[in-house]
Amino acid sequence: MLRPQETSSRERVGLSGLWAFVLDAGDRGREEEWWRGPLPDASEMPVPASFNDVPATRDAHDHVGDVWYQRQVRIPARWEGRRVVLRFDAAAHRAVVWWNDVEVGRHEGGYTPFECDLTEHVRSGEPGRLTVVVDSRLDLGSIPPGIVDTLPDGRRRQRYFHDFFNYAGLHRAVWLYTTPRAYVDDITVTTEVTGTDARVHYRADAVGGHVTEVVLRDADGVERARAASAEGTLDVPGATLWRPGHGYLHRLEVRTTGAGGETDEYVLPVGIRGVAVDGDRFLINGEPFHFRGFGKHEDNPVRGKGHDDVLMVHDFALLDWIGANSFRTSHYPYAEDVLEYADRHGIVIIDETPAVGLNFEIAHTLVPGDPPHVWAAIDGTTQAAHLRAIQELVARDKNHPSVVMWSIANEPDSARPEARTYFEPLVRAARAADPSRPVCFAQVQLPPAEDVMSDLFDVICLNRYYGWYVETGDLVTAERELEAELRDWVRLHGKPIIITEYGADAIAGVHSVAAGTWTEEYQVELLEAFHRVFDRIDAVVGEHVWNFADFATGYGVGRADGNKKGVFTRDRRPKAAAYALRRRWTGKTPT
Ligand code: GCB
Repeated sequence: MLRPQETSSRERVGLSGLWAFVLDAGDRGREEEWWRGPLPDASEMPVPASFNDVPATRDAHDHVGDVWYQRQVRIPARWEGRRVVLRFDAAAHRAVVWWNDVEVGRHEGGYTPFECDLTEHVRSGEPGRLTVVVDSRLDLGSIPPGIVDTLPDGRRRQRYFHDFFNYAGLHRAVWLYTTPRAYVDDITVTTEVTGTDARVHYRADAVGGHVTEVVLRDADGVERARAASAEGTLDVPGATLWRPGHGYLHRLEVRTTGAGGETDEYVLPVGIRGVAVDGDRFLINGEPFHFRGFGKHEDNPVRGKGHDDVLMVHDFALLDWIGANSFRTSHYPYAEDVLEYADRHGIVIIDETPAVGLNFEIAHTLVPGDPPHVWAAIDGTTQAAHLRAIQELVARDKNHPSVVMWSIANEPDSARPEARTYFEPLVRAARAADPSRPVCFAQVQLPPAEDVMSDLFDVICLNRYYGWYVETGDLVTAERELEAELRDWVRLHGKPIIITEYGADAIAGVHSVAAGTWTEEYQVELLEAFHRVFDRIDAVVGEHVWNFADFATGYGVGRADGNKKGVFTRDRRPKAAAYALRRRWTGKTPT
């Protein structure tokens, strides 16, 4: 799915700004058909932003259910006769969209984009009323799953099985854009590198016309290859490759022509690189790659999961400062701005679906009467939503060179036989959607002998909390048990291993000579114990600390104003662990 862009034939208008907003606590909006007029008693809400923390009330923070957004939009007069599309980069978690009185689209899944074709509904030069209802609820049919309880006083309470706050709303950009009636609908690119030979395989889908020209240029604009068909392979001998740390991008210009002779043009950035798994190595351009970095979150005071360019650029600067070369989009697809930035700067990404919380045992939120385990609770609806989440992720991110692997779930219950039955078709679907990248999932603390599904995947990704959730406070035992377990994985699977999570909570400013839990010293010592083990085991090809920064969670006795496993605080100040990692990853001392 192509992101809107400006080209010789395309224009886009950003709809960021203040929208009219109503928190629909009484569930009145759908019944009273609020899209038919101005929203009643509306306040104002910035878009993009999660709505929860903006109004400064507990009601907004904890709201479970519908919120309504509305604004007027004028269609530029010069768009007469053209195709007009509305694009939401994300709406968490279910949305319905109306243009004036007409429903023009709906979507489920809070982290992938969707479009509404307005062509037949708009008059160029005239304004229209755009209304969106966004439902924040997570249920057993959604990804991620959740349960909504109705309390005796009528209020709703949202439970979920994942460890980050359920921020919701329009937390990414909204666009109005135009193309000619005949247009480039999609482009799929895969690249291959053998020695000094580089190839770009492409397919371009046109609607209402046909592909007339495909041109590949290097970063200086010099033409490197050309074709005139919708599908093919471009040879680019001696191409400058996209490499970790060096985000070199070519660009692929695709032109289509419609029956009336009108041309559409889309320009896709292309990083030429090869990704492969070979034995226990992870290769990028044929060279072993060692992942250094983090599991992150989109999380930010006040904005919640609202995308923010300032924070994004700063986070990448901190990744650079600390010597990280990669991160995982734990636990959902991040804003496309983030992937584009990583493409340009050579940061490597493990791209994850929102399938987090498919595991009731570790969530501590079950109540009497709930199903005993996740596989007894969910049905085909959840799996269908999960399948859509995989397909939408791949459709959105398939062309990003920074993305080197798909993670299709975080910490699902992988001990019960039902897990294998559930995941087998999903792994097949991921490979069918993109045969060019390895597929993994992040596995919860479970030894290889008890795991029923890791053999289905290409890379063993392990979230391990020795010294924190197990062997709490005893790093000697933690180090020994971690090493023993990793050696079992090597023996039984022989695949590359990435530790996709390890870490300890540390409250910034809490210190102790005894280095007890929750201190900055303990966080450092735990990371160092893990690193000693990693350095003794060749098959460990990656270390992603949990987490880059402290982040918001739901309420809980194990959480002190959120999760404190960040090596940076929520406002991005370094803890002692940040300096320790910087020393390990760059060799630089604090000064
Ligand atoms: C995990 C989860 C992550 C949590 C983390 C923790 O295993 O994957 O979402 O935040 O542990 O800190 O407990």
